Amino acid sequence: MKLDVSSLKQPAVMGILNVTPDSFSDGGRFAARDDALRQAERMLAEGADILDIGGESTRPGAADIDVQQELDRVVPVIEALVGVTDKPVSIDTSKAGVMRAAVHAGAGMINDVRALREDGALGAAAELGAAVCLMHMQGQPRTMQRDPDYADVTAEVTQFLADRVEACTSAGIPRENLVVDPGFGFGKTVAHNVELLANLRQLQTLGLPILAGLSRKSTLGELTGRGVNERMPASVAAAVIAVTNGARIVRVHDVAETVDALTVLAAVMNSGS
Ligand code: 7PM
Repeated sequence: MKLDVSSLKQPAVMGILNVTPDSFSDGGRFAARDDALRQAERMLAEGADILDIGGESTRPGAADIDVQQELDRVVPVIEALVGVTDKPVSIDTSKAGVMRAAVHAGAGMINDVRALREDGALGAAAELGAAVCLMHMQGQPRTMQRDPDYADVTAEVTQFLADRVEACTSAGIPRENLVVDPGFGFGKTVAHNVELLANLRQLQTLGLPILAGLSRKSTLGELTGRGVNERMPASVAAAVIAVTNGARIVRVHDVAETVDALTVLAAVMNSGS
């Protein structure tokens, strides 16, 4: 189902579903698909509002994979998921061909860490009519953490997103379909990420829902001294801070824990005087 961006009242939890060969231990496409479906069912039971399916790794240093490989990974998972849930499924990709196949298979949102800057992506998104998450990144995944550099990180991220929103509306994508994301960890130092989280409200000048993804990221590791599998509490804290500072969607690995934390936050926000 399509993500109806304007209907986002309470903060939405987006569960991260990686369908990459390193996300399961033994070989085979079917093992990857079944593993992803089990994870998806669990996240839905835990209260996820959106599932984000990624078949191409965007991690720093990751190699590019080709379109066919990416399609083989994600399309069977999307097809199976839309058969078992009405919750929107998002496709994490930068490739026009993958966007097309994923939306035809039932995905209702395109989550692009390159903000539709690859060849054909803007046109594909406009033609498909799905919701789109535009994310900021400085540089390219392979090299972006070498020397992140900003005079004013919040202002530069906001300006970049404003320019991409303009490119989208000029290409025929309605504003109502757009979500913006500062891209925590994508060409940013720990200090840049902390500053962006503190100033997240400044992105509200764009007038669009804000998505924040901090789950298990290395900034949280640096702040706490924790390894990647020990970052759940820091991730939940980051999600609560992001929502407090204006995020409408949080992209997370730990759905149940995040839902509980946001339930407590909502009770407090709806009380007081
Ligand atoms: C290694 C490093 C593996 C980083 C995976 C990642 C975001 C995203 C990712 C985000 C949006 C991760 C990242 N992060 N899409 N895709 N926003 N919209 O932690 O922050 O999942 S990949």
